[in-house]
Amino acid sequence: MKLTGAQILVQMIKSQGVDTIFGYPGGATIDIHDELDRHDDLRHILVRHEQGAVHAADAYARAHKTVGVALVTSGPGATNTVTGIASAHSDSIPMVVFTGQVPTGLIGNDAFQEVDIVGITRPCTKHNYLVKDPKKLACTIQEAFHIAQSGRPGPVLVDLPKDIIQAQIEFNMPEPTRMRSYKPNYKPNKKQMSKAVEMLKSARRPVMLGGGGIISSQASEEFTKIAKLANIPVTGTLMGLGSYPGSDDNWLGMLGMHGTYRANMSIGHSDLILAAGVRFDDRVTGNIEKFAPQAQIIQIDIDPTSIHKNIEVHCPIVGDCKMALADILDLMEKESPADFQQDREAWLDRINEWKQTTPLKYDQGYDTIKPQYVVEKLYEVTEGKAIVSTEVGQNQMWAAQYYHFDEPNHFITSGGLGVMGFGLPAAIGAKAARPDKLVVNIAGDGSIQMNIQELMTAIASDLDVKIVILNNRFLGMVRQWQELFYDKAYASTDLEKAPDFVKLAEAYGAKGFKCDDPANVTETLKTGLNTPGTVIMEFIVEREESVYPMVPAGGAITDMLLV
Ligand SMILES: Cc1ncc(C[n+]2csc(CCOP(=O)(O)OP(=O)(O)O)c2C)c(N)n1
Repeated sequence: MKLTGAQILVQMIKSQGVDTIFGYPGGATIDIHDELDRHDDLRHILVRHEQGAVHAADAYARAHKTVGVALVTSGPGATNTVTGIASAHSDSIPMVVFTGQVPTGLIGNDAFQEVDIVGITRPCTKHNYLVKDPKKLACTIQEAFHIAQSGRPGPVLVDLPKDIIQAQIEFNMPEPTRMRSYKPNYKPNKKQMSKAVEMLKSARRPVMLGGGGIISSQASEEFTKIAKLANIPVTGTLMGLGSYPGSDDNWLGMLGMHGTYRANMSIGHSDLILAAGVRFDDRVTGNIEKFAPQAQIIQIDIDPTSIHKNIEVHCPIVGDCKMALADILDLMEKESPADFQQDREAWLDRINEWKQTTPLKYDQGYDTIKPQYVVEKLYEVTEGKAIVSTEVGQNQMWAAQYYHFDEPNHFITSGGLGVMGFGLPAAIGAKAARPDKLVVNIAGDGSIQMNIQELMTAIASDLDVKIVILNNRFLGMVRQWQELFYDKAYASTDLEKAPDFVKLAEAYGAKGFKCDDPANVTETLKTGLNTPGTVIMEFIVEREESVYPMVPAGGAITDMLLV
């Protein structure tokens, strides 16, 4: 059967079980969009900026537990995806990005809208391809999906010259991908697992630490069962929120720079850390020399290069988190739970004391709204069931601290790269993946303006998202650092001059509500969330509120600035 390159591309995407792609057309991809228009079973969501397409694809992958797909044109279309690709790379999100390219004969000629996107994205993709032979198109696409979702997931880019897309060639569905040079190891070493179980048995002050790897390998159940069986308190990284139920008594809250006091103190005083799917990023460890000085560390990760990278590990386990945790659980279940809980009461009492003396706190008076209060009320009104995307800055940290995620795949944030402008397109991608769910974007007034055009995508595509803007008229997180470390010199962070967000919502065809009275926060949230369609709820919050606790950069995580 002879097909065009565009037809092959669409067939191959569909064969991967993908039902939605996010894109923006141009001269180099017009044939692909023309073909897509004929396929009702592959939905194309037309974004308003290519950065929106990649963030939406990223969130779609997280909420749908599959691969996200974005399609953009050559040149500026391709370069506009770089931030989103780098973000997905930092967060290990499976994504395939198709970029149009000038015809093969023009590559290297500085042709109109030609960029070397393969060169540009080499350091921020898991792998990338320039397809030069139409005969290799189908298997390249298959390989791209295979690489994106296997091993440690990540973004893969496939650059498609226009003549390849227009070529007519014989098409046969390729055999399943087998690559000699790429074989991720999923099966963990049995000896290491027995060693881990022995370490768990002799620990007196253990803590479990869950990261994004638990969520991507869908290992929350096994992770939670181990914690329950051995009665071990659990903390998580920003990417790991939802890997363990946030409303459980043994949940310590997030670890790190803006972690809870009890999480940081528990890690600081632990004698054993069972870490799964985390890469010990500097926001989590603080000063590496002073990180968990008394602890033996078991680290499970699919990527061997993540182990021993930043900290010394005493029991490395290379493999899939789900498989490793399931095996550890099996071994533990063969023994008595009491063997794993010696002196546990004393340890839990100590942690409880940290919780009592130094909880997360803020003071909601009668005059101005505290941003934490809005997030806390949002948690209550939504009963903790919403999928929440965030922007970056204080809003992101308050969402992490005050919205308690009970399930994985419900907190969608740009963790590693920290991209302002991520949250709104991410909410749209999550809603496309989970139309049954309420999806809320918690935003700062600065970040929301970075991809505000995606309001139109939400409305045009009937992907209702609810946006909660914590409007402090500042680039709040930077202002906080200026307050603490630059003598309150608020250079370039004042956002007093701002759009009228209610009118802006209305201009796009959304609904807008504004609230500046603490007494009306709950009502505004209820009204906004119950209003059909896409809605902006703008809360005028305390201008100079800061995120606490805080570990100053370079400090030990137990050395926290408290409120
Ligand atoms: C694209 C991008 N540019 C700059 C930054 C640096 N940055 C981190 S937080 C922040 C302030 C965010 O302000 P806002 O969105 O209003 O949120 P707030 O901190 O006030 O909640 C800035 C500028 C970033 N993370 N991403």
